[in-house]
Amino acid sequence: DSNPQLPAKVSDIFDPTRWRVVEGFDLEDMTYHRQVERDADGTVIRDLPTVRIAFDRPEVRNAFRPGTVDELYRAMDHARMSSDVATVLLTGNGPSAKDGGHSFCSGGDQRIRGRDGYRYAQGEHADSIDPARAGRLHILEVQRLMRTMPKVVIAVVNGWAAGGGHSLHVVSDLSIASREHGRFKQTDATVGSFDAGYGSALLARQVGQKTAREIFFLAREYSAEDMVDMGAVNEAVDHARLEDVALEYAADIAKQSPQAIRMLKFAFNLADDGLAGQQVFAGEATRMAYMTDEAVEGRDAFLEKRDPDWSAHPYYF
Ligand code: S0N
Repeated sequence: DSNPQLPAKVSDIFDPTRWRVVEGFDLEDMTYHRQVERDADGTVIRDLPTVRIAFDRPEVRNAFRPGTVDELYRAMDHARMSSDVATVLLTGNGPSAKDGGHSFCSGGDQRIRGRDGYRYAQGEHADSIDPARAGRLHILEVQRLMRTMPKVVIAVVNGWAAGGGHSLHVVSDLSIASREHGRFKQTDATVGSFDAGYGSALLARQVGQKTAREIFFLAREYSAEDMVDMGAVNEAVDHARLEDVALEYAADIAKQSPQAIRMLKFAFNLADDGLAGQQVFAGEATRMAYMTDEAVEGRDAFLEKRDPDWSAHPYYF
């Protein structure tokens, strides 16, 4: 770990030899790493197609405040636009130096929740906040980005997934969880909030209506293995192996056709996401159609100011 080429160790199961810091981000509440291959000296040989985005507020169980959500969105969107990234691991750093607690994310930071729905940033208060930012529940924008980005998002649940943190695991494409420390609790109703979108309705698709209502209405604690049994988590694994297993998942994903993966992701989303889901799927279909000779003929005919000649492109029966 003393090799200056290696990034700082940000969690108990983070292996610095596998990662580099993604440059150009001035992050306070999150960390953002790219998977790499290194030589024996620790010099990066090449980037690999996985990134790791992690909450970095373990002293509050990785709760998010407005700046956290801004940073999460920026890192996630960068991953979306990186054409050589196939998979995003979303996880939490830690454990807490204060009490050793492990956390994935405990949702909205309740200490800065305003009566009017504001999420005050440091130094802000009701009179000073920009009214244009009032009531921005922008964790939902992150959820939509995770849902619509053409990459696989894996929730690597290393500790508590509670409240809005629970919803982030629900909206991820896959979830794997620490057998020892992965714990799940939907506390929204306990603190007077309610994720009435993906966090609840999508959960009901995953575990069934009765079980999803139980999770929200009773706010009980569940283990990683409980969640596997319910169908909300893909696998419970030994804590020490959690990120290794996540990278094994990512390596398998990287062996598949990128186009097939994104079409499948959008197809899985389509029925539940209504017209918005159809639009995402159809946009990708249109992009593929643009690659055909038939679409090129339509474009060329317009540019050449002639009628298109579809004779080489039959109607199928
Ligand atoms: C996670 C829990 C169960 C862990 O319990 P444990 O291990 O006993 O730890 P604690 O001693 O409770 O916590 C350790 C320290 O961390 C602080 N802390 C924990 N969670 C939070 C938090 N969310 N906000 C602020 N601080 C937190 C504790 O206070 C403690 O600090 P110290 O040591 O100083 O006392 C347990 O911690 C727990 O239940 N946490 C709260 C979980 C919760 O209720 N989260 C909020 C739920 N609601 C949301 O997330 C809103 C969702 C949301 O954002 C949203 C959704 C839809 C539409 C809009 C929105 C939106 O509002 O944006």
